[in-house]
Amino acid sequence: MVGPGCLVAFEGIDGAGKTTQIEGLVEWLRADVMPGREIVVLREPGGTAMGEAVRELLLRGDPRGPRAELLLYMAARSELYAQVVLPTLERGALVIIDRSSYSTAAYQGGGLGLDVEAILALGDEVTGGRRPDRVVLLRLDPEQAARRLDGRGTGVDRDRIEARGLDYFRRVAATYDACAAAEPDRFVVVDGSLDPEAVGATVRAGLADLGRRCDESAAPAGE
Ligand code: Z5A
Repeated sequence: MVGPGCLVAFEGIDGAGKTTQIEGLVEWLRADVMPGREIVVLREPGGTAMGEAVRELLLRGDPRGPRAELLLYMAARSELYAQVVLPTLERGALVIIDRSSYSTAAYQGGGLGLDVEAILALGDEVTGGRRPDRVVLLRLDPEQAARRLDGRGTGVDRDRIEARGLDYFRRVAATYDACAAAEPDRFVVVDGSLDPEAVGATVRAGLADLGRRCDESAAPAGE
């Protein structure tokens, strides 16, 4: 642990099931693992006025160059960490966040050809060096993800990134795998292709030490 509170990020390609699993995890944590502890759920980009504006700009706006995209995601992240994530962690809370700098590494790095290491270093700059204590990576084949999203009936307003095609998502997925292989202690890699209950059980097993870790992080130094 590198600071107070606990920070857990969910990662994966679109449709991997992050939203579904975050909801289930929070329910379980509140009921069984850490009743009474403050749990804050956030998403990137978003969580601040600027972050929501950037989200709208990026997901619904005109195509932009990879570097402009990268910097917009980082600007939104900088605001979110300064205004919300770091102060919330400082209170000893558990923050669960849908996406993080690993999304930028995967989408703008692997997907659009920018330097992954440079992206992660910039991510450290804008987050005060606070990487997630755990990253749950939901692995899903891009074809299966596309079928899920089609089934959701979002064809009319499917955002620009989702429209980039399977090859793009294969590069994104491969970059996620490389990030997980590079940091095996940080990543909890989960097969997202199973039914939601089975995925949830694997997520819970991978985060089994979360309650203890949060308690340790909240304990005053020297205890
Ligand atoms: N992006 C980026 O490029 N760079 C960055 O730095 C950051 C983000 C931070 C965010 O969009 C976009 O921004 C994203 C990356 C890019 N790309 N796009 N497009 P978003 O937040 O709006 O979208 P998302 O994060 O990809 O969420 P999503 O599409 O809603 O997917 P999800 O949250 O992972 O999945 P879900 O909503 O839980 O499930 C999707 C559907 O599958 C839904 O109908 C579920 O009922 C179903 N589902 C879920 N789990 C299962 C299982 N296990 N089996 C069967 N069906 C399931």
